[in-house]
Parts: sequence; structure tokens; C-alpha cells
Amino acid sequence: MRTPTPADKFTFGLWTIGYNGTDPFGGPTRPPLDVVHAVEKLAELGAAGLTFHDDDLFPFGSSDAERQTQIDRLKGALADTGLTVPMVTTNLFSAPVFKDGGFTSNDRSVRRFAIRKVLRQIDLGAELGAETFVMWGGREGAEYDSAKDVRAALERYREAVNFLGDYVVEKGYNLRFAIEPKPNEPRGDILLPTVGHALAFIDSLERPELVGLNPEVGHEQMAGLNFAAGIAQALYHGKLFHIDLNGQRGIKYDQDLVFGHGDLHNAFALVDLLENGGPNGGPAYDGPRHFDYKPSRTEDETGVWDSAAANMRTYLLLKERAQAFRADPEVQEALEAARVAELSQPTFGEGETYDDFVADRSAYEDFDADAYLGGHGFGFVRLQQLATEHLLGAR
Ligand code: ASC
Ligand code: MN
Ligand code: MN
Ligand code: MN
Repeated sequence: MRTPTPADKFTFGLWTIGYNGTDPFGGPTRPPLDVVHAVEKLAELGAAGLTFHDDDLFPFGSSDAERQTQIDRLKGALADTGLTVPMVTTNLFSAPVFKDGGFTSNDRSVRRFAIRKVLRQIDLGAELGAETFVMWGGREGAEYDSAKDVRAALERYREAVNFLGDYVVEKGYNLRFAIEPKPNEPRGDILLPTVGHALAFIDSLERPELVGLNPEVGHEQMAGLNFAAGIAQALYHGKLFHIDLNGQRGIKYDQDLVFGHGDLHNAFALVDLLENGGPNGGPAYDGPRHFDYKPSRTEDETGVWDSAAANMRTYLLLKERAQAFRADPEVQEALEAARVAELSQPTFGEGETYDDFVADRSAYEDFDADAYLGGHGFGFVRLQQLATEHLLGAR
């Protein structure tokens, strides 16, 4: 159970294992990683798939022939290993042309170029069998309030996503879009900064059913938010189309650590939610478990593959721990005492009218609200300590 297999649906971005260590203060600490080698190593480690930005596979500015050579090399490696490509995405953030964004650049010709670049990658994704197209708008934002009309930018974002929706429908592609929120970095402020902002935006689209979310652990945590709670809300709205797993330690730059190498308690709650549907069960998540992490620039190639394996092993360990937690009779009793299941019970009785409700003296006149001073403890701390002991392998 601790050895990953393709049935676990673990996938990796080519840019993750391929990260060469460049940061704002230093250049590469590792040589480039070839895609064929990457696919072979991932298959060996038990992963199910690879994802990529267009520019990860063929550098920005490649000729059509150079692009095709790389696509063919990737296809060969996929055929040899059985790895799949369940998701692709477009790089609208690295090239100088995107310095003020892609879909929302103030420069209209850049916006038109960005959408053409996306169409090419959508075609390639569909050809490779991808079912999800991620949109991380890292450069869609601003540093200066005076320089960006946010309402106009959202309208241009909307125009672009509506256009792309029409495109996949007309082409008959089996592809849905997943927006990836991030609060900041590389822009001072990024549009659609959190899961909540993106959900509201999706509601405004012409084909909302085609668009969902790809939340990333560290991105929500950079905004000080509870990632597992955000994922629960995304599931509640039927919008968890994809997920980026990694680790982050608090509100600082985007660390992209190995999954679990950050807020381990929240990672435990997340895996319990994805695998078991959370505290009261319920629909779980069926899609790829995608890692968007960066092997630290201190690591050599051995460290790259060790860190890739660490993501999967930590996920599987947490899955095992969550199962043990659920199966523990003392946990079941503590859940009962904490009345966790009672929250699934509707607040009103079936067919209860306004008149019935107001006539129910037990709801108000005879209700003893004073008894809650010093009584009616929920025992949430005891429950959380049991979770902690399972997490630590102490039970
Ligand atoms: C993505 C994605 C991100 C960014 C980042 C690029 O597609 O999910 O978080 O690009 O990893 O460095
Ligand atoms: Mn990140
Ligand atoms: Mn990501
Ligand atoms: Mn990232």
C-alpha cells in the first residue's frame, strides 16, 4: 500500500521534476532534464502520468519542426511506459511578451497572441487525451492600482474563457478547464487570488459547467487560508476538477515543497477528505493526484527522484493514517460526542412550515441557552488529539 502504482493516479508536472533550481537570486543548480528520461523515471517510481506547459516540452519560439520532434519524443516515451497525459496547460508567464499578463495584458495584441498560444496547446492536449486544461494566470495582475482596471481585466478574462469554451465545444474535445488561484507572485497581486474569487468568476461565465478549479495547497496557504476547507467548498459546488499538491510553511513566497513538508495536520485532513469524503463521508475526489512541487535547488538528480517519490509516499502514508483514524472505535465515539454527524441533519423538519417553526416552544421559549455556559462541551480538542496521535503513528 505504500508503494505507488498507476491506480493511485499520481501525476507530476514536467516543470516540477524538471525545475533546474533558478530563483530570483541565482541561476540553475541542475542541468536540464530530458522529457524521455523524465517519463521513464516517473514510470519506474509508479506514477500514472505527466502534465506539461507547452514551453516545458518545446521552448518558446521553437519552430514547428522542433515542436513536432519533441511531441513525437514524448509520444514515444508514453507508448513505451504506459504513462498518460491527463492535463496540459499553457505558459503565459515566462516570455517577455507576457510581462503584463496574457488574457488581461493592457496590450490588446498580446491578448490576441496569448489566446492563439492557448489554442495550440488545447489542440495538443486533446490529441494526447488530456481531459483537463489548467489556467494559472500568474502574470494576470498588477503591482500598481493606477495601472490596471480590474473590472476591465475581469471582463477580458471572461471574454477569453468564454471563447475557449466555445472552441472546445465546436471541436468536440472532451476537455474541461480548471482555474488555478494564487494570491501573488510573480505579480504583486494576481486576479482570481483565491478559490472563493475563482468560484464567483466561474459563475459569471457563459459555460460554467465547463470550468472548475485546480487549487494548489501552497497558493491558498500563502493567503493564510485553510486548504482542506477550500477543497471541501470546491467539492460542495462540484468544482474540484483537478488539484495541485505540495507543501508550504506559512505566509511567504511560494515554496512548492514536497506534499506534507508544510502543514501536516491540514495535509492529513485533505487526504481524509479526498479519499474518504471528510468527517461525515460523502463524495470523494476521483481525479489525478497531481504534484506541483519544486525539488529544492540544494538537490542533485538523485535528490530530484527522491523528492518525487517522497510526495507519493507521504500521500499514501496519510491515506493509511486516515483509514486507521476512521476505523478506531475511540475516534468513532469522539466523533459522536462532538456531534459531527448531527450537522448533516437539516435544521428544519420535513414539511415544517414557518408557523410550525414559530409554534415550536422547544426551539426558543423552553430552550435552555444558559446551560451552554459551562456545559454542552463538544470535545473537539480530544478529537483533534486523536487525529494527531494517528498522524504520529502512536495509535
Ligand atoms: C502552473 C501551475 C503553477 C505554475 C507554476 C509555474 O501551471 O500550476 O503553480 O504553473 O508551477 O512555475
Ligand atoms: Mn506554487
Ligand atoms: Mn500549481
Ligand atoms: Mn507552482
